[in-house]
Amino acid sequence: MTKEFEKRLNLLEIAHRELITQPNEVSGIGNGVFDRYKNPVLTAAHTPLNWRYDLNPETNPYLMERFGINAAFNAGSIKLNGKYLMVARVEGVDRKSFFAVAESPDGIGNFTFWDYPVELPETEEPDTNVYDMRLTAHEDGWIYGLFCTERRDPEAPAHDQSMAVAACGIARTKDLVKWERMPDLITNSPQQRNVVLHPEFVDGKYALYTRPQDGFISAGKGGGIGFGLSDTMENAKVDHETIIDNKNYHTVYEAKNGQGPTPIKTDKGWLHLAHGVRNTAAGLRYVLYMFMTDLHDLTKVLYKPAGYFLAPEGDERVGDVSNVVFCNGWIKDDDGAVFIYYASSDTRMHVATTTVDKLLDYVINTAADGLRSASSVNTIYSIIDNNKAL
Ligand code: M1P
Repeated sequence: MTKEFEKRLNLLEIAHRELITQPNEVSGIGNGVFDRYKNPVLTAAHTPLNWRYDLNPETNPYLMERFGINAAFNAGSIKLNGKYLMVARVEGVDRKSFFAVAESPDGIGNFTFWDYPVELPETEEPDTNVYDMRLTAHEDGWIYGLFCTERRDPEAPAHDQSMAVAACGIARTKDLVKWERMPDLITNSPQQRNVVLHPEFVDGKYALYTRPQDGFISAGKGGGIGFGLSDTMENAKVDHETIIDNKNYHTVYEAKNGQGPTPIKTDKGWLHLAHGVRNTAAGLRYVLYMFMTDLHDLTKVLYKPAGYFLAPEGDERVGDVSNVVFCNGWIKDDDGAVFIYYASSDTRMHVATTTVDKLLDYVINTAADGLRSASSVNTIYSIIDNNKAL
């Protein structure tokens, strides 16, 4: 081993250790609904050095990266054995994504990747790319991971190398180490992304939130958050999708939307976090919004505050796909604390913390979207008038 090799390895190890052990703290005074944190909780640089470098001085004398990692984002999450776990979408410089588990003792920092990425079994039709896993601890005893599996569109002409078909892949596990793969979800929609499994049976069936879409990028005539039932998850099939939360003109979910993580059950209803997309002169803008559905009728939206819950801010606004926040994982603790794991600009992961009580207050007491400028002014007038009466 040369002196240069030794020195470089030492520097790499120190930088990696410092990154993983750096403390995280609340940033700013916030909006009262949730707190943001100073540092991202997971980045490409968090991936272990021994994934990226051949550490043998004989075969890698310059200690150069042999497998570059581009990003770690769009993570599903779950609490298991007292640890806060994220199943991140890790993307190599080759653009392929794979899943890898990172764990933290407190949910806000020190996220450390497990030794190996997830070895995900395939179906007979190999996946070209897999991403955006939603984890659901179902009452049947399994932890399901529903994710997007993407393959080249078989109808694509040779000159078009970007046409793709997105489908919902399904795998299940008890420990996030050993995974069993099931056939992809069948629906009547030509494409599916952002499919999420509800944690409880509904009429003895598995309940799924879907996002029917006509094209790979554009929701087209499809779109909206759908809801449907399947007899089984071993050959999951949803025959009928009811749109429970649609796209809407001049809102933050005008172009498309999608269910985020598995909804959280409260005594007042199911809390949902979702992403909404609108078009701008600078391209698509992705924000997070919330709504609540009825405890007994999952297709009935009871409350839906106007506009976004969380939008990209500061450094979050810039990345591989700028002006995007996306969330497919949150964790509710027994004491009511909620950890929201969101990605910014398809590049890195952040955490925001809040409580079930705060989220209920936000969802129930924030005015709904009146869909017109005059209604927004009316809402402000009523807040001012109430304050004047104090
Ligand atoms: O680039 C932003 C997001 O775009 C897609 O989300 P949707 O299907 O709602 O458009 C996904 O590819 C997602 O991974 C990505 O973060």
